[in-house]
Amino acid sequence: MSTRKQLERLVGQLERGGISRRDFVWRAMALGLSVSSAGALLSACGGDKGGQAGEGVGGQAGADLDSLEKELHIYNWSDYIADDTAPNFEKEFGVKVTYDTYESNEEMVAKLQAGATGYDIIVPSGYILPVLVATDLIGPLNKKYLTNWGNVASIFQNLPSDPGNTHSVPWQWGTSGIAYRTDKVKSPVDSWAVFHDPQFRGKMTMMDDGREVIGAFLRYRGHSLNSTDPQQLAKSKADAVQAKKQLKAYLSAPVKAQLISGDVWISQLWNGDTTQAKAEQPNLGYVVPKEGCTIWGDLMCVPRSAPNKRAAHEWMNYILRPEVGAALSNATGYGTPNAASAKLLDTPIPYPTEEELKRLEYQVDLGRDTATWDQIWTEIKSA
Ligand code: N2P
Repeated sequence: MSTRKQLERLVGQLERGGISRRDFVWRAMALGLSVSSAGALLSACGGDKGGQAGEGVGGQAGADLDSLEKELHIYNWSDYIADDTAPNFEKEFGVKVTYDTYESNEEMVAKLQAGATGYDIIVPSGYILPVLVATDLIGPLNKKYLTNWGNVASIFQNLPSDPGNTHSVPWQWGTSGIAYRTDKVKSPVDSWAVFHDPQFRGKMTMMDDGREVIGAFLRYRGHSLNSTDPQQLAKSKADAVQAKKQLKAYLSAPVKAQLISGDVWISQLWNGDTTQAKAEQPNLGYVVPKEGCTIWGDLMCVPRSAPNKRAAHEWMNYILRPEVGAALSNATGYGTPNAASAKLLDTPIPYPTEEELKRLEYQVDLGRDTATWDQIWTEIKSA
């Protein structure tokens, strides 16, 4: 059957109520549509009832949310919050916070797609937003409850991943470069090439994250870390497989303990996690490789299925307070998107200059090519 015919059939199923909006978008993407075209088709079919920007997360435009619930369930990256952020919120608001963690966007999305409900706040990176919106996993926010929104720095408002700030409140931002033990590694670390260096065999790790590993070797060869060019991707895969021979493991945040102990000397790692490790191991350096790397911003969102939407909004508004946002960045080592918090940081983490931004690149949603990337990552891991 031609793609066109299959799409027509899909539209028919949607109109008859035979499939959910979420399934519609996934299947349309499987047929080669980008997230945005699948979303546009969904709107054209009138299948977007209840999913439009401007509609409050409570169900109707600007509708009031329920009164404050007694619980809040947060699902966030590990090592990404100050020790007292949640306890202080619990005390002040009388809300019990449950906090679960994940190690990658893909891990979090897979859990939601598998039907996990009960989370009130998730914290994906920007490139994940269009997928979560199109598949109806998150809903628009009710701005009425976000009275501290004005503290958000203007460069973090109206992000390409969330035009109009309808679905997210920025959490923190950072880069994905290379952490290394300055006392063990005597040659300069300034390039992704280091992961091909046999002298560090067994002493190196890269992140357990396909977007980051494939992206790093794309940059290494001078390409965009969002490339969908088959030849560039094939080369990146070959580079990653060659690097794998020198790696101890694919490990993200948990690698910090091994950098501190000296079991690992060189790691693809985020800047803030490196700063956290440096508090315990001063012989740690961090570099944005000369070929460039990822810059990302993570954003708080409210799943459609969230049972405690009012508490979720109070939480986001609390995080937007100047001193709460500053404490967060002081503890994690990441940059704050909050202009009022930035002034209060112990050590300023300035947003990159124009010159620095030339080597940094935001990830974007890969649409239909996501499946190709997933396949390549699976092949790298099993090589
Ligand atoms: C903190 C995780 C950083 C988030 N451990 C990367 N987007």
